[in-house]
Amino acid sequence: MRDATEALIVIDVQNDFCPGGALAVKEGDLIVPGINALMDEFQTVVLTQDWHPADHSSFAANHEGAEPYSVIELEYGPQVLWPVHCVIGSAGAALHRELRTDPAQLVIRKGFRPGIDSYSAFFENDRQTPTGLEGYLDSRGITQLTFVGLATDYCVAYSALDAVKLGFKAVVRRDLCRGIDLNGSLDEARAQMIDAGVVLQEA
Ligand code: VGL
Ligand code: ZN
Repeated sequence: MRDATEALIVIDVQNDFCPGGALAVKEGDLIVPGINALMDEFQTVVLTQDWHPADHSSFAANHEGAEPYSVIELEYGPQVLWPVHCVIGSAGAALHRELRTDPAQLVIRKGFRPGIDSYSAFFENDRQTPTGLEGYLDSRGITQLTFVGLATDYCVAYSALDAVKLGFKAVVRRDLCRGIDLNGSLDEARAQMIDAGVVLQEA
C-alpha cells in the first residue's frame, strides 16, 4: 500500500471516450483492468468526469458552420471544437461500466459551465477557475499524484501539468492512458510534460 500522501487520479474513463463513443479514443477501454488493479495500491482514489451541458461552447454543433476538430478563439483563448460528448446525465457521460468506483472517495465533475471548457482536473480552460481539487488534496495532506485515464494529450496532460505548477509531484502512467492525437498533440503533450518535470512511467 502506498503512503497516505499519495493519490491516484483517474481522468475521464467515460463511455464517450471509449470505442463506440462520441469522441472515442483508440483502445480507450483497454486501460480499465489495469486502472482497476492499481486502485488497490492507493489509500486515496479520485475520479474525474467530463460533464457538459448540451449548449456547451466546446461543441462544434453549437457554432454555426463549424466543423468538429477545428479551432476557434473564445474569450479565454483558442478552443478546439469537439463533437457533442459527455452531455450531463447521458449514457456517454457515464463512467465505463467496468471501471471500479467503490474505491473512489471523490468524483470531480468539470466542464459544466456553458461558456468554458475544462480539460484539467484543477482549472478550467481560462486557467483560473478552480474545480476545487487542489483544496481537497491539500487539506488531506496529499502531495504526490499518479495520473491515468483519457485522453493522454488533453485532460491527462493538462491535469498533470497543473499538478506540477501547484507544487504536487506528478507521475503519468503512460501504459494506463490513451491519446486522441490531433495534429501532433500527443508528441507535444509528452514534450511539455517532460519539460515541466512530470514523471512518465511505463509500468
Ligand atoms: C477531453 C476533449 C474534450 C479529455 C475532454 O477528456 O481528454 N478531451 N473533452
Ligand atoms: Zn469535454
